Amino acid sequence: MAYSGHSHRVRLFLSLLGLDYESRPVSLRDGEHLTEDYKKINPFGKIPVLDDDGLLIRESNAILVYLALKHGAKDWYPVDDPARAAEVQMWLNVAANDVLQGPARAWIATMFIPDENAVREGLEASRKLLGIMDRHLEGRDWLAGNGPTIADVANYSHISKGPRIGFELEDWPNVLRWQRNIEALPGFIAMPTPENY
Ligand SMILES: N[C@@H](CCC(=O)N[C@@H](CS)C(=O)NCC(=O)O)C(=O)O
Repeated sequence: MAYSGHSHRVRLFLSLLGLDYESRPVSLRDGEHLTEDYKKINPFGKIPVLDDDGLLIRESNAILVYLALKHGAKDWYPVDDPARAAEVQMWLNVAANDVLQGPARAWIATMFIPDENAVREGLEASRKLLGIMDRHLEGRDWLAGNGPTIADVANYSHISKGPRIGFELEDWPNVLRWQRNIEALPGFIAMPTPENY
C-alpha cells in the first residue's frame, strides 16, 4: 500500500540497497489484509510482508534486519559492534513504538480514518518524540553512530509526513537536518501522499 509508512520504510531500504523487487499492492480500504488468504501470509493482518522465494517475513523492522544481513550490508546494521548494534536496536524500538503512537497515528487519522482525538494525541506524541530526537541529534548526522543505518530508515517515513499531519520540522532543526541527510542518500525514494483517497 503506497501510503503506508511501514511499507515505505521497506521500499526505501530496498531502493537504497539497489535491490530489484516486485511490489504487490494490498488494498487496506477494501479489507484485503483481513481476508483468510492474506492471513495465511500474515496472521496479524498487517502490511508489509516480504516474500523472498517463499520465505515470508512480516514486521517492517524485521524485514530491514533481514535485508541488511542477507545482502552483507553491515554498515547498515553493524552487528559486529555490540554497542552500535544495540543503539540501532534501541532506535528500531522507537520506530516500532513511539513513531507508531505519534506520527503514524496522526497520519492514519488525518488521511484515511478521520478521528480528531487520534490526530490530537498522535501530534502530542509526535512533539514529544521529536523533542527527544532533536536533542539526540545535536552534533550528530545519524541516529546510531557515524553513518546511516536501518535505524534511520525505520524512523524516517512517518516523520517525513509532518507537514501533512500538523508539524513542521523547523521547530526541531536537528531532526530537519537528519531528514535532509536521508533524502540526500543515493537511491532515496520519497513516501507518496495521496491526492484523493
Ligand atoms: N509492526 C508492524 C506494523 C505494521 C502496520 O501497522 N501496518 C499498517 C499499515 S501502515 C496495517 O497493516 N494496518 C492495517 C490494520 O491494522 O488493520 C510493522 O512494523 O510492520
